[in-house]
Amino acid sequence: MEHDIDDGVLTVEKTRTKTKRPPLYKVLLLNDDYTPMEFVVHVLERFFGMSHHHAFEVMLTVHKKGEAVVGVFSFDVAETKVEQVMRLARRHQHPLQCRLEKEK
Ligand code: TYC
Repeated sequence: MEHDIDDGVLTVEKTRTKTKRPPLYKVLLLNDDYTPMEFVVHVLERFFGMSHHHAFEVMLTVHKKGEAVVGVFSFDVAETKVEQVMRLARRHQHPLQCRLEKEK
């Protein structure tokens, strides 16, 4: 509340504090013809905390559909995940691609 006294007239204003939630970012995994399936499963277990079973299912979805959202995070976390995936893939010379996309 803000109180203002002008010429003996009291004005009381409500200050609306609109709290916007921070934007979220999807981490997408893309299919390619060369990265071994087991490597993708390993990446999903290691960086996205998936069980072996779930990681296998998600890997198959990417393999069949071309891409899939593998997690939704704040910008910093999403960016780190993408970096971790891309860095490990490059180190093993796999063409695996991981992207970040802002949620609408
Ligand atoms: N298509 C790859 C293969 O047949 C497997 C694969 C799955 C690659 C998911 C990338 O994000 C990916 N070896």
